[in-house]
Amino acid sequence: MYVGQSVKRKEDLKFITGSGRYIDDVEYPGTLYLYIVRSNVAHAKIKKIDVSDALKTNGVVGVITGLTIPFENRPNNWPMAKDEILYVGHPIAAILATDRYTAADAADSVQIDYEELPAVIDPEKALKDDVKAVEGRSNIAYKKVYNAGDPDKALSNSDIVLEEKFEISRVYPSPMETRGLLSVYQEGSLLVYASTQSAHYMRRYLLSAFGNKIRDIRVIQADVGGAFGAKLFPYAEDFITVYASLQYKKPVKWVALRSEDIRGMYHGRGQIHKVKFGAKKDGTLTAVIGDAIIDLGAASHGTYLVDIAATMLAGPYKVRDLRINAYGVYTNKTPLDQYRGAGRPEAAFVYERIMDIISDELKLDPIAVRKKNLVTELPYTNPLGLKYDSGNYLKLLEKAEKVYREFEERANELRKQGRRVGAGLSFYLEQNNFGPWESASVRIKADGKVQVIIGASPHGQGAETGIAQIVADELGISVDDVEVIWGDTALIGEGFGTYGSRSLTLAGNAALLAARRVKDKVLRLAAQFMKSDVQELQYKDGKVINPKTGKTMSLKEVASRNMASLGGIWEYKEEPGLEATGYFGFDNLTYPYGSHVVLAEVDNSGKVKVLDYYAIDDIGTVVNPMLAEAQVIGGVIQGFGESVLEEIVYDENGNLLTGNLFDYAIPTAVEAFNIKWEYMEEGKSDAPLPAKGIGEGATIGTPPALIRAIEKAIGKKLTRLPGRLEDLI
Ligand code: MCN
Ligand code: MO
Repeated sequence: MYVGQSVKRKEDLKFITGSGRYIDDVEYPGTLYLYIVRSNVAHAKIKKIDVSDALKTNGVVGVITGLTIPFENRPNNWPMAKDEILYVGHPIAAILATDRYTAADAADSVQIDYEELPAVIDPEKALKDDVKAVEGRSNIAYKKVYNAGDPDKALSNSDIVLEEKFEISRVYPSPMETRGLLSVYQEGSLLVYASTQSAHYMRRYLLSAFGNKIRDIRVIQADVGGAFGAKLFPYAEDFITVYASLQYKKPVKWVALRSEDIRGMYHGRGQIHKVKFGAKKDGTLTAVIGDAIIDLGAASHGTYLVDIAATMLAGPYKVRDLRINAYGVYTNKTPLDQYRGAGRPEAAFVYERIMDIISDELKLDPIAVRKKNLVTELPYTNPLGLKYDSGNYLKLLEKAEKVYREFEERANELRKQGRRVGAGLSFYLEQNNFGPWESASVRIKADGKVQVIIGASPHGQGAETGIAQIVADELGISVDDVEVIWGDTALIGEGFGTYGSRSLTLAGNAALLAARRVKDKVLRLAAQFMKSDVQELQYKDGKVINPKTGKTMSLKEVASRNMASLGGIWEYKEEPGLEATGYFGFDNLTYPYGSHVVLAEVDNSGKVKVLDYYAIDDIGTVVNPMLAEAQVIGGVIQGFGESVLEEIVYDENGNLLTGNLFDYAIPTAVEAFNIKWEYMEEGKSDAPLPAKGIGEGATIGTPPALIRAIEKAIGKKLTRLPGRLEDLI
């Protein structure tokens, strides 16, 4: 059995030997390079754009301005600012040239005559709706009230009532590879190479804009150097690049510079939660009433993230009286969308801060307060209707508690030496396997090797190895004989992609179903080849066996016999070919859960050092513990960044102050630390292979645990992410 084993990653050789193929490695003769001229003011009326000098530049082929495409959730000035600039970085013109340097140089000669408008940057000010972020529109792009029970009554019946404002700043998802696209014009159709999380989805949205101009668009996902949620949804530059290649009938390439990526890639998080909450003397959380404000930036497609945060705000706890007023407000900033965790980290920061603040206020042990409130009977329907599926929360918390007690003791010892050290624990609930379904085809080739083509599109996680393990087990063959392929809309009918920690569970189960179907075909064909009755045959360890006669045929033999000989006839009574497609989707999301425990030290300059780290998760069946652990390690380090280093900062006029990786600090190997990870397998999903996702969990569990450890180290309450240096001195 491969499932449960730490099989080495199948996909790494090409990357570590430098033969990966990212967008910028894909070359087509005659390619034009696109450079985007962007706004450097936050809000303005465009009076005139003069591109005549740019057009005179040697090597410049054309300049595009004023391209607008009506598109869901985007304001009128999309993908290009035509009359109104909405944020610093908003595309205004696109220069096409025979090389990228010429295109970039010509950008300086584009003259933009504009009249500045007042900008609204602070989401709480935006909520007042005095200064408009988009002319003629209310800033309140979205409002929804989530109500359960009688929170006012529950609050008035509480022993204590507290009030806090929790802030989760904006972050830049910071993949190693910036975004990029190569659109190759082929009379009547397009071939698009993209750094994306979903080739199929990109095909669908590009066709919705250009389908009347073109027969078809084939999208191929190039190797992707990280995405973290930010390469899923449509971007202005995708449309501009494709438009340019259609207009000029040429291959057109656009690859973002890092400074463009920080302005152009959708930022993540950006939520403010102003909450009132109550508790009984014993630590029971009685009610939560609050406003959840999401800072959408200059488009409204990020609203679903405040819905996720609001509906998850009770977390793994039993509180049943809640009211959350969710707001989505426009601001003159880069549009916001999902970043690894997408709404669940924001919720976890709020409910875990609430647990710690209640325990401090009542002088109770923070673990005891969590135990008092924890959901213990599963399945459980939370007050806002989410169905928590399976697991044993208390058991996992008790395992984490042991580590926490030890860290607490170590912190006490070190504090005696005058060091600022603290221990923190978080318990979190994850929600994943966002649907609706995923597809996979399994093909057995003539040489007996197996190809699995999945609709999901991994980009670093390692799903290809995990899914190969599942199929190898089902077919009883070596994992080396299974190849997993994805990311080409011409290879598989339909699919969705990689997001919401879904690939292993949904595509893996689709592959499992497909493999079972193929096995059935193998048996039926083998019955013909072996002149047996199919009922007599069994499939075991990659072989078809007839227990009566003792005859066997390996998968490889069946596959090659199926190919007969060239020019021969097909004398059998079964349809030839060994291929099947499977589809899998859940009727409910899955809810993994976990706990993180941190021992951290803060030096006198405010610098945070993690001395020890422990994480535990329950995601049902773990297919490959090494891959799952790698996801946890990466997520913890990102969570560390979000907690103490990373923050997108704008000044009051909307100038981006963190516009490069010098000013926007991401964690590096220097800040990394050892992380011990364990898992439990009690919270199974109801899929044939009862797994749940692990791709995002650690970004949810880390910030509340780390912020708690820091808070204990410095003896000061912390309510914002990141903890800024000036707060930690
Ligand atoms: N796995 C497993 N057993 C399980 C579940 C998963 O062994 N029960 C393994 C899988 O084989 C896979 C990995 O864990 O190698 C993650 O699988 P899964 O939880 O299904 O998540 P996805 O593959 O769908 O990945 C998406 C998730 C998301 S939503 C973001 S955002 C994110 C993340 O993955 N972006 C990443 N991790 C990332 N890792 C890298 N390197 N780059 C990104 O952009
Ligand atoms: Mo994601």
